[in-house]
Amino acid sequence: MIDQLKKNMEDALRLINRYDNIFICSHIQPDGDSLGSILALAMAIKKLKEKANVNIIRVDDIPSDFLFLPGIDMIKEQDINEEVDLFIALDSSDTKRLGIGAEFLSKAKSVICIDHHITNENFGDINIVLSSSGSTCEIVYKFIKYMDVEIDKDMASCLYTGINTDTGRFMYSNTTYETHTIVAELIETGIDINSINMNIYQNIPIERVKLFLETLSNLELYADDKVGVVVVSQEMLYKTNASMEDSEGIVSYVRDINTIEVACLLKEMSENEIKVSLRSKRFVDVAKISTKFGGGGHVRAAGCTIYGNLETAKKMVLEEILKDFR
Ligand SMILES: [Mn+2]
Repeated sequence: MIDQLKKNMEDALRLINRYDNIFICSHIQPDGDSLGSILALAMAIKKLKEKANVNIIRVDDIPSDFLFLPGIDMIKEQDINEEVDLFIALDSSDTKRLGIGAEFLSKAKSVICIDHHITNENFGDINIVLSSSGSTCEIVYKFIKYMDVEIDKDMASCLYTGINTDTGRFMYSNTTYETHTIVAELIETGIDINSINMNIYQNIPIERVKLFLETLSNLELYADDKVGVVVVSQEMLYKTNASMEDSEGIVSYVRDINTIEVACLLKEMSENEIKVSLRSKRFVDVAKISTKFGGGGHVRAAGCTIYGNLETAKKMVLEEILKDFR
C-alpha cells in the first residue's frame, strides 16, 4: 500500500477510535456502491467498537433493487439535534451530493471522506481518495482490513454488491486484477452471489416494464432514424402505476438502438416543467444543446429543464437537435 494512503487510513482509524458519535453518509440517488459502502463500514465500526453510537443518515429514497442488502434498516432519517462527533462521507465527490447529510457534516468535529471519484474535492479533514479504484467498496474493503476487523458474510454481501454494480458487472475498464482478488476473498466468506445478482438484475418491477413498453411504443424517429425521442407523461405514470424514477434507463435504451445518434427523453414533472435527458453516440455534442436551455452535462450525456408544456418543450429541443443533421 502506498505510504500516503496508509497514513490517511491510520489517521482515519485514530478518529474512529477517538469518537463515539459517528455519522456515516453517502450521496443522494443512492446506488449499489454508495449503499454497500456505508453499510459495510458501519458494520465494521460496530464490530470494532461495540459501544460506539454508529448512525447512517438516510438522504434519499432507496431503490427497491437494494432493499435486500443486509443491515439496510440501519439507514434512517437522523435527528440533526444529535451530537455529531465524526462524520464519514462515502462515494461522494462534493458536499452537495450529500443532500441533508451536509448539515450533519457542518456540525461534526471531524470529517473523513472516502471516495473513488477523480473529481473529489477532498472536503474531509482526512481524505482516503483513490481514483484508480473502480468502486468505493474496494477502498472500504482495504480500510476494514486495515482496521483489522474480520469481514463477515453481511459485510461481504454489501461490498460485493457495490463492486459488482460500479464495475458494470466486472465489465468496465475500471475492473482490475485487484478487483477480482478482492471479490474472490468476499466470495470465500460464503456469500450467495446468485441470490445477490438475482436481486440486483432480475428483479425489475412490473410497473417499470409497463412504463418502458408504453414509452417505447410511442418512440418518435427523425433524421433517417438517427434521432429518437421518447416522452414520459404524468398520464403514462398513472396508467402504468409507475413512478418517474422508473423511467431510469429508457434514454440509454433508445441510444443503444443501432441507427440512433441522439436519444432524447422528455419527462413531464408537472404540467409546466419538463426535464430533458439527452444522449449521443458519436458526433453530436448534447452538452451544447442542453446549455442552450440553461442545462449542462457532458458531450455524450446531458440534461436541462424546460418550463412549458410537453409539446412546446419537445418542439424546442427537437429543433436544436435537428440542426446537427442538416
Ligand atoms: Mn461509486
